[in-house]
Amino acid sequence: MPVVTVKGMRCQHCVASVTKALTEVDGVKDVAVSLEKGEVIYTETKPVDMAEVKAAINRIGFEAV
Ligand SMILES: [Cu+2]
Repeated sequence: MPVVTVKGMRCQHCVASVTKALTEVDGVKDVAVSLEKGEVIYTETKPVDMAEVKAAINRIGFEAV
């Protein structure tokens, strides 16, 4: 499963925001955010460009590495 490192998440509210933003990307599902690791893991229902996933994270104010 794809893993993205995300900087700037500090609380459960951030986790919820990132989860929501990624769930809205077409083809992304089962988004799991680890606050401790600063990581997001997801599965795909079809091939998804990771750049699109990272852009969705950056758009809401976090930094996808
Ligand atoms: Cu927060």
